[in-house]
Amino acid sequence: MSETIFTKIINREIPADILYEDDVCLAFRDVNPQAPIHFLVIPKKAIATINDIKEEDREVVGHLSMIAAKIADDLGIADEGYRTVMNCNEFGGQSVYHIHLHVLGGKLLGWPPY
Ligand code: D5M
Repeated sequence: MSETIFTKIINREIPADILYEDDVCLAFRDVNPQAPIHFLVIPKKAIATINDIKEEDREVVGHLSMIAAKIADDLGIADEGYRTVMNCNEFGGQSVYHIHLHVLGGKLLGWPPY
């Protein structure tokens, strides 16, 4: 798999507004926010799409949601609510092929998302 911009962020080769980091994941604010609060939680392991998640990635992928909730709480949006989204491939609107959980909040979000 070719390296994406997110690997460069993990390796601190390009800057990002980092909110959280541990051995498994990194979270940073989206450069093109679609809500007052919009951040991404990514695994340090480069997995291209949801379709590429393997059994061995179960804990890593679960960890992303747990950390998303923790950061949402830290940012004060847990009780009012927020949305997590993981886009997949062209029709899902994926543009960076390193899985990432979008976390959007800070306003009442519309549904459906089109
Ligand atoms: O979402 C990819 C998201 O990644 C999109 O919302 C913009 C964001 N992005 C792209 N480059 C950067 C950098 N350098 N910092 C922060 N955020 C970034 P997708 O679901 O793949 O369309």
